[in-house]
Amino acid sequence: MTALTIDDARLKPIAAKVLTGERLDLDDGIALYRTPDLLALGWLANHVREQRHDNICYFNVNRHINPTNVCVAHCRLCAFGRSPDAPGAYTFALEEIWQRAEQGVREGATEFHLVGGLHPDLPFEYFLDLMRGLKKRCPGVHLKAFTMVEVGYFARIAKLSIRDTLLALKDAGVDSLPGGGAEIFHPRVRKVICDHKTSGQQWLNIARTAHQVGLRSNATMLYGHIETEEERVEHLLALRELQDETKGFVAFIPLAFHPENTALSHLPKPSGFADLKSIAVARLLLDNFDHIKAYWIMLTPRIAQIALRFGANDLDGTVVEEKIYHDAGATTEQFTSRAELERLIREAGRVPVERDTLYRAVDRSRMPPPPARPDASLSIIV
Ligand code: V47
Repeated sequence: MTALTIDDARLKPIAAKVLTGERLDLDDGIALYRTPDLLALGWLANHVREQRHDNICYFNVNRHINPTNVCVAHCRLCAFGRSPDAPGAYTFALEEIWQRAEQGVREGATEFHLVGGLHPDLPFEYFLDLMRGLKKRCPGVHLKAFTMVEVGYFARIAKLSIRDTLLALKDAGVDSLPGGGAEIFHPRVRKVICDHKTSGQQWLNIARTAHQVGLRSNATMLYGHIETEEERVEHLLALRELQDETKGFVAFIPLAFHPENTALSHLPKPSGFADLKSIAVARLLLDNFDHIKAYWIMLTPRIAQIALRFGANDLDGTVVEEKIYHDAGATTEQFTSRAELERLIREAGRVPVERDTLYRAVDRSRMPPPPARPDASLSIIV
């Protein structure tokens, strides 16, 4: 590793803390977001990343499935959700989702990532049946399903407590929860970007309850819209505090806001500079999170690859079908192959390791061969 050169003198005391393993505070976080000294920030984040993970960079073979885009929340930040009668609104029949999932198994998926809109008419039982059917048909695949926001909504429509809702989901087959819906916890920001959604405090309470009933989860932060640096740091510190308490978070994923086709389309897209800073600051502030993901779908493969030297230790997955970012103007592909992820990782000087959702190494040579394809024209080879 090259030596650390600091151009911004305000970073010197923070660097001293990082190098001695002292915890950073709110003011440190704000200074890190404000510094133009991206290389010093990246050096520090990379230092911490290499202490934890050496040269390893993880990726996974997964498939995203969005059962419905019909949503009652109408968040200004979102281009995915639709009213039931709006053009482009869809809801998959359960059989259709199961078929997509079986296709995912043939492609070697070890994880399904399932999230969707808050549908006004689908009962909780639809989602429980969905999970039971997936577990029955694809027993070896980890079901990472439903954000804290969806869990809060299910509890409301099913008239259950959050705990009982989570227990019912777990019993039906949910293995862990993704990190979406967190946005920025501060009420000032939520009022503008996602007015009718679960509050920040509720999101944290649902995550806490999930961890207490044995469901681990991820966490995210949506940056690059109307939030201040202070609000970002408060968000990260709230996650860090909950992680101290439960140790239930697996990974953190900073999500860059994509404004196209949203009610906030007048806002500019976050820059590559902001993207790399978000990865690096997360690595430094979230000292109790093992994994920081560079989600290539959202960052582009180019920036995600660079992020592997700015604090990230995971590129996320093959994905296959992505709607939330592509409805909001993402220009990335929706699918990448295992070979391409490995190539990007190796080129960044890292050693690719395929992982499952809980970051255990996947040894393909010990796995049963994927089932035969009934229709070869549908298949994607990873
Ligand atoms: O919850 C919605 C965000 C999230 C937009 O847990 C938007 O492993 C940008 O949570 N521009 C979904 N972001 C994605 C997500 C995720 C992705 C990858 C991995 C994991 C994981 C989780 O995307 C939403 C919301 O926070 N979002 N609309 C938009 N216009």
